[in-house]
Amino acid sequence: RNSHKTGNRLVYQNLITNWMDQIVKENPDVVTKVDYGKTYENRTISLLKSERGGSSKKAIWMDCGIHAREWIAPAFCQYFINQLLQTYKTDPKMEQMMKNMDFYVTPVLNVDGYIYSWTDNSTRLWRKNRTPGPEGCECLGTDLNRNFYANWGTVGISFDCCSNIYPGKSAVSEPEAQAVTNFVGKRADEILCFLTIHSYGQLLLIPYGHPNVIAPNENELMEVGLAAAEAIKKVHGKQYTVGTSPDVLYANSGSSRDWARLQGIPFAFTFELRDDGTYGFKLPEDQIQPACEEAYSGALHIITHVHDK
Ligand code: ING
Ligand code: ZN
Repeated sequence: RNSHKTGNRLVYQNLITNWMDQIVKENPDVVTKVDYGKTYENRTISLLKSERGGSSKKAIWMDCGIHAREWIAPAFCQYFINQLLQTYKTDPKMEQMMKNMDFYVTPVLNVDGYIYSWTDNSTRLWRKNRTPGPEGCECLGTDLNRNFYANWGTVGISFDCCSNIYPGKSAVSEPEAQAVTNFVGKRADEILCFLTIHSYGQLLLIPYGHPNVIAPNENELMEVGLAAAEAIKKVHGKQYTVGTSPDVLYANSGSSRDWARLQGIPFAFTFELRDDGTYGFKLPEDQIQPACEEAYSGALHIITHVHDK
């Protein structure tokens, strides 16, 4: 709760890292913490892995906090993990899904940017990571969701290094994008579902961001996405729009979701959580809980479909 006040740059290390360690401590035979990368400022990128099957062949990926200012996203990853760990003991369906699938959940991917956005009001709306720009540019930061190896540098970007949609010096130039690329790339056969969590807009986006590329399973992705949006609506009545980025808003390139789909991961979705723009990135505290509840319902719908298929 206090975590949503600005002015505490220790927030990530003190709250989220400690929280991850606590979860591992409380669930020692279910959850492990995996360090899988370093940020530009040399912070550790970690995920929580739940593993209960042994001979598990399927896995679910979720990352939150690829964009610094989208604070509801890391909160959602924490909520998601708490829900999994609370429900499987009593809910036979969840018990079965957690036996058959591993979950990899990264609560904060862009750790440097996230901490920077907590500095004060002047940095609250920071989006990118914190790497220096190219020679001669005084601005910092790359948009990590434009840096992946998926039609990199083509649409929905700007090569002005001061832009919020600067895609970086080259594809996968950024350590945070490299970490995901390496970890997921190695496990692309087992990971069937890639969920990347943003805010805001109340959208469920499917591949691809490039207007000229169509996912071979676009129809199924649309169907699953629309059903997930219905599940979301049932919780608190909020409307989510489903579609590709160019259909719903604007084209983009170099997103992690598109990269995941190009790797052969069949179910790749971007969640844009609350709200619709009234408060935008500065979602009021009293909406954190309901935003997580409804998004959980949507995510669970997708995950269940992936599991049962
Ligand atoms: N939106 C994502 C972004 O990277 C996106 C995803 C792309 C949405 C294109 C719509 C269109 O821009 C946010 N909020 O970061
Ligand atoms: Zn975002």
